[in-house]
Amino acid sequence: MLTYSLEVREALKEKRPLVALESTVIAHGLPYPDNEDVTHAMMRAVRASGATPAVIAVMEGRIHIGLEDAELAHLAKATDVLKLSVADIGYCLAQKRLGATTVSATLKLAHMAGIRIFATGGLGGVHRGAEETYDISADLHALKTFPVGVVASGVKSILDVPKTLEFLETLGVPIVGYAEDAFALFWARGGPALGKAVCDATEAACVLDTHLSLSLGGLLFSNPIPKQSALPKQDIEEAIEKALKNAHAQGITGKAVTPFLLKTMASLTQGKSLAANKALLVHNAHTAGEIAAALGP
Ligand code: PSU
Ligand code: MN
Repeated sequence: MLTYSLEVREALKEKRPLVALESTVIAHGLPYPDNEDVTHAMMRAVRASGATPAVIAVMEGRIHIGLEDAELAHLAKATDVLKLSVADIGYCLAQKRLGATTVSATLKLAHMAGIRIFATGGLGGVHRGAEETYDISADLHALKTFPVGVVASGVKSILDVPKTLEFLETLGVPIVGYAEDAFALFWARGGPALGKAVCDATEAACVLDTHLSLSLGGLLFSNPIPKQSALPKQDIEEAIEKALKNAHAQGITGKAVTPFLLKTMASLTQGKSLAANKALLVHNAHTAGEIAAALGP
């Protein structure tokens, strides 16, 4: 079921380390053409740090580990793309539909392909108001299930961050601060202290390798957005409240919630949240590349 891109095939042959990249952020998280541009920038960042990028997606009944440029261009423009969590991969393959993988599905497929590290923007998590809606991302259980390290700027701050941290603690998923012992708040910096942090990629690779050897599932590296690209917490919080109100008023539920909130945030912040999102995605790809290079194939 696996189709490898040319670049990934060569990396496998030469035993060079791979970094998985998800595709929901391309199809549902960012507008065109920013989605295609930032994915190319992420792939360049992975290569610059000594690893090979593998964007994961489902196309025509096959699991793609790495996309050719034309396939990426197609995915970035397509409008009929399924948003795949682990629950949807089988359906998408059998129906030969075009599917973009969320963090949960990417974790599963990266593991199938033997990839141990993966970069994204922000993990999904416990939504605000989850005590009513039960809306908790499948990303959290998947991170417990599949032995892969994820480099992300924490969880998207449209979520309930304290509840998400509690949920990950209950599952037993470690969160390790990368170069800072404070949980990353997606567009902003300076969340709660984590009590676990690493200084650099070598330390991160050692922690990841050790954790994976214990068969305890995956691990989250919390990589804060670079200072020069971060947005002030307060400004962001006001926009989030507004975006959540809009979502509620328009009856947005289920898989549509996160894409709706990201889009609304981009317009409420006059594009500032989008610029920050792109910056953190490229930074996370670069960090994951360095960890992959230190980890080896
Ligand atoms: N990171 C981003 N933008 C995104 C996502 C991550 O910067 O759009 C995606 C990931 O695919 C993640 C998904 O798995 O959002 C979470 O969706 P949900 O809340 O419906 O589980
Ligand atoms: Mn959800």
